[in-house]
Amino acid sequence: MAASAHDQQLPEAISEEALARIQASSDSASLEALRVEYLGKKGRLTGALRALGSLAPAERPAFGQRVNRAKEALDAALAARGEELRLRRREAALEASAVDVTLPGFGPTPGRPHPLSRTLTEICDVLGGMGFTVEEGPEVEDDYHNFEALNMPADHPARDMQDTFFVGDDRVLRTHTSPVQIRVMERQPPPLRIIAPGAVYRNDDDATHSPMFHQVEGLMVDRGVTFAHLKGVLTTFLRRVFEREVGVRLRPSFFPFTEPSVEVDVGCVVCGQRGGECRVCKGTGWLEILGAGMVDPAVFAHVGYDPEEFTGFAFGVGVERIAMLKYGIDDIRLFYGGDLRFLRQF
Ligand code: FA5
Repeated sequence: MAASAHDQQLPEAISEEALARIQASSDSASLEALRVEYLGKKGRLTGALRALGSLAPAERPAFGQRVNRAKEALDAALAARGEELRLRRREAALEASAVDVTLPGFGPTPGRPHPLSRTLTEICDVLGGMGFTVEEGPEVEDDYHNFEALNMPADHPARDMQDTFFVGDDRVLRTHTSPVQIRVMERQPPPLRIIAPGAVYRNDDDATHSPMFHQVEGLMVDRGVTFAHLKGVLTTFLRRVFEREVGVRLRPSFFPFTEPSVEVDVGCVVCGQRGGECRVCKGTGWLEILGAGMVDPAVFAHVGYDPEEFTGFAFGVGVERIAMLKYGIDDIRLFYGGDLRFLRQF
């Protein structure tokens, strides 16, 4: 005997239960699980359709239509709920990445000169105000201008004082700015009063020595220039650069291109001249910042100046050393580390 449609679970009951569960589902994975449970190959509505064969032939069309209506209702509900969940996900993502337009913005950070550029500019400004004009020379120099014309012939022991980087036969990275003195005197007759700022190179590296550093060369040649002029220019220059009274000490020294020669020390402002463990002055209370002297007649001979008629003084200032003292920096390497926490303080 054929089964009656009443023996089957009613499609309306199955779909009512399914619709409630679809409406309650909260994510796409559970929605998909419901689709499989009701409409999959082994799903409950699919099962109801399969049972059609066991019904009396007269009942089949009506029952089939009811199952199909229930199926369509479920399909529609799954699609609608899927779309709802998709929109909800999108809203949540938009909310998570929302920009608060009321927050203050980031203003552009203005750049500023490096402390060494600033010091170099200040040195040139002070000396410019004292009548010195700026000249430049090459950083890759020949042996003649870096040594020979400065009264340091080959094998002269003074060449040892500057640990030189050689870049080829007869080519060096200039070890000081003094070769610019020669280049200027070669092309210009006296009198002259020039400065030559720029980078110089030596195989040297510790808290007060850098392999690349900067000097400002000064040269004044005229009739009647004396050591007193040198001392006056240097004292005025240092007072103006440091913008205060600083301890200045001239020590007798030796440079092959000046005679007499001095080294000039400034009282260490990092330790207040107490010395002790100070890394900058190495406990001496003083820091050497420049070399100077009266131009040696042998140098004038190389450029064709008459040493009987003209005299002159020259000096070479270490720019990093001035910056260290001015700003209380105890390690020269900080200037070249590129650390923004250091640089932003200036
Ligand atoms: C000279 O270079 C001479 N040309 C200076 C000079 C010019 C003397 C004109 C007479 C007439 P010196 O090697 O001492 O001298 O160097 C001059 C200054 O450069 C020093 O006083 C110091 O302040 C600085 N200096 C020297 N070596 C270094 C280094 N490795 N790093 C940073 N600063 C340095």
